Amino acid sequence: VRFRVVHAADLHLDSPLVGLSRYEGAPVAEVRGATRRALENLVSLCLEEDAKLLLLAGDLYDGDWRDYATGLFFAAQMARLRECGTRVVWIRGNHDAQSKITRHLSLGEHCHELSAKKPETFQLEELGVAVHGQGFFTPAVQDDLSASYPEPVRGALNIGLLHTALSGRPGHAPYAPCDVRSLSARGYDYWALGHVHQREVVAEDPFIVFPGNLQGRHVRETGAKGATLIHVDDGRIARLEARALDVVRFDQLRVDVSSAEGQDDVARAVKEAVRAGLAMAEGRLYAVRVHVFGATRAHSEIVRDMERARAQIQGSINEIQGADVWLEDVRFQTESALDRRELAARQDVLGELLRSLDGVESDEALVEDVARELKELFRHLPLELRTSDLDLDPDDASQVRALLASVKRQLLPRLLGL
Ligand SMILES: [Mn+2]
Repeated sequence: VRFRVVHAADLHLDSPLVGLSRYEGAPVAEVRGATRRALENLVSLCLEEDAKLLLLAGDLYDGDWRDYATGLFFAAQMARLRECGTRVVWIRGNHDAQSKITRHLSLGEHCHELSAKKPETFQLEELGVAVHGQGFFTPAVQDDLSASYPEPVRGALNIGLLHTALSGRPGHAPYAPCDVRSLSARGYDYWALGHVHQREVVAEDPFIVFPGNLQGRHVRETGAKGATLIHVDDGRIARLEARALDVVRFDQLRVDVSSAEGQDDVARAVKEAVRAGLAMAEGRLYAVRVHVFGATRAHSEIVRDMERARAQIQGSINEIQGADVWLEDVRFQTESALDRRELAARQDVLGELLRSLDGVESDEALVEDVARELKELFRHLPLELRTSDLDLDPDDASQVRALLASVKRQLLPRLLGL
């Protein structure tokens, strides 16, 4: 007997996109609706592949629903699955922990939530599948939930549903910690994990898989996003397939403009880079952040009026025909084409200043001082600004060092009035 199972996680349905409308031309509605469109695509995948089972490994919701619209949308999508007999087994993660979600809607009988209070097993006898798991009751689960997962069911295809960062994954809170060795020793055939937004097949015997999130939510979640399609043959997993289901695809491009003579050249270089990069979006909305760098003659023109430089780049991207591109942001990291070493050797104030700036990023005491000042400054900022995706974390020394380096790049042309 052959059938298919779809494994997804981290839907973050209706996740708010902070700071989205900051930029002129941002496709607000398209991006705001992206998590919903991706969920529709997930359900369509189940229908097209005639999947018998859909596994959702937590963080279906981004947080408590603002109203019932989010829950109603989810329920309507699940209802599409009832008609063709796809069963759904799901758990809660840190974002939709039981203590956090105050509103509820019942889904159909074909949907089953594994308890957040204790580990349990749900058997689909007609498929010969046993799904084991436990959801998050509170958001910050510090215990290894997997340690008390039930014994595998003899003769069944055993699947463990778990929201975890394993023994740690960069950028993800280390909830429900556990390790690959103990999961492997449990005797299950497949660990359907959630929480880590980057797709990863951690192991193949048994399978331990993060499908990644369904839709990138910001520019730090780049590349294809979707679900894992599991082919089951005679009670065994025959193979896996990654299926892209996202509707907006994020990317970051680094564009070297060292040969640019002026802003026109910079805009042209970015346009060509974007034109080449947008193939990765495979026809979807291409949401790209561009990092412009290099020691260039255009540097002084850029730092004198960054708003204009940005607008000029946007203008040149608008000229790309037949493509759906959203320039999420442009970050300038250009440097003056002036010969720094020669200037730094001068025996005057300028030379002295440049020499004192050398190695400013590696001056730990200065980095700490600046971090402290920044924290003080942030305390006075309105809450809204502080919680937005202000891309500067004073607690992260590497970010403070990058800030100091950017000051160094900008100071010289300004001083010289170039
Ligand atoms: Mn999570």
